Amino acid sequence: MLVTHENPDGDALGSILALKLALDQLGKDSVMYLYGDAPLPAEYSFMPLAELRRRLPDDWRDRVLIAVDCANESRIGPAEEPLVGSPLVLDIEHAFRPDQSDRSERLVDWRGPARRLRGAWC
Ligand SMILES: [Mn+2]
Repeated sequence: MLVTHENPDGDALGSILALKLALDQLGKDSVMYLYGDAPLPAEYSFMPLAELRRRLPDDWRDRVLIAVDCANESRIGPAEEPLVGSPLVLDIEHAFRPDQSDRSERLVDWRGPARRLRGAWC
């Protein structure tokens, strides 16, 4: 399950769509999910996002959660259930934040409620 930050901007929508298209090309089953009901910015209406779900898919507990363009967990939205219940959470974030030491390296955090692999490109 691919997620991005609420009130998405262009890099959020572009990131989730690019990952979806890449996974489709690899023959992988994936779904895009965005928390909330806020409309998408009109300037990105050219993006083929008809498959973007605004409600969690029934089988989300069986899916790896991949977050893109979410500098921290709260940006996914207040519904933390997927973060806790997903079997694996991957966070792919492009923004460098000097206050977060894990932003420039790749590590696996086994301490969280779900196993997490954090990857960052700075
Ligand atoms: Mn963004």
